[in-house]
Amino acid sequence: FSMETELRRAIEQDQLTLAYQPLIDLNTGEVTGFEALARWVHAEKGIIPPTEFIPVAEESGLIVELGRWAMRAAARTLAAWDRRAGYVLPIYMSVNVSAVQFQRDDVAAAVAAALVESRISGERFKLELTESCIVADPQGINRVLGAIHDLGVGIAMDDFGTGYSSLAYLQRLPIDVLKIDRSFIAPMLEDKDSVAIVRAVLGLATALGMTTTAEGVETAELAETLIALGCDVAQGYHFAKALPADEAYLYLAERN
Ligand code: G
Ligand code: G
Ligand code: MN
Ligand code: NA
Repeated sequence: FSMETELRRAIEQDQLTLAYQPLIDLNTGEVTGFEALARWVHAEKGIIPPTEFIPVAEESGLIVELGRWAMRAAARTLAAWDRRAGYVLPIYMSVNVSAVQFQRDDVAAAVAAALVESRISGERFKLELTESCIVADPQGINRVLGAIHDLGVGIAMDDFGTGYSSLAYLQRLPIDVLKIDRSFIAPMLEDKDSVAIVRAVLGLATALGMTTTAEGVETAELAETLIALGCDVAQGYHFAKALPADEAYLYLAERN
């Protein structure tokens, strides 16, 4: 079978799952949220990473279903964790949305449906978009992001610094979080220029009223450096990789 056929079946038969990577508040050291990352558990091939199947989903249009599934699954997990804790946990879920989904689907309606289904308030949800979402259709994206924002759902710019979006969009669009790409974070300890770039991006984000998340934080020294620079949130292997839902819940329960 083609990968497209197999992926369609995987979505129908619930062979996709989400892994959850903790997002750490650098001021408190506590978990402030989780990024939901799709995994395909294939019967013969084992775990297929999203870098292999997301492009197939985008080309075939299956990304619309996959994206809707990811939002619903992340909202359900958060609701399940609340029940397990016995109270509304003070954390958010952050879900990736492809540029193709913004072109082909009503993303605001999709996220609203996921929230209603699990009775999760919009303030506990964020959508991560890449700069390619903006470049594809700046006017369209402005309207959609406005509608998403009206739900209380936060908007994070993913992989910031690697795309082609103009700084003007950062100012014009309702972006709440800037996620600084790990290609700028990882070399910081050896490379002064990376520190200068990260410092400048943190300053820009703060000036524009956004919070900042550093991706790819693999060491304690990096975390310390980012704290000194005033970065708000960190994500990376120093804290934890993306974990199955149960392990993510236990990580949260132990850390907070
Ligand atoms: O976890 P990592 O290898 O796992 O993720 C690789 C890439 O796949 C990242 O760029 C991430 O944003 C993307 N990705 C992971 N899950 C999803 C998803 O549910 N939807 C979309 N559009 N991208 C995803
Ligand atoms: O959506 P995004 O492109 O940011 O996807 C996050 C990706 O980064 C996932 O593939 C995730 O597994 C990966 N990742 C998360 N933390 C680290 C890290 O500390 N180091 C590296 N190299 N990759 C990471
Ligand atoms: Mn992401
Ligand atoms: Na990223």
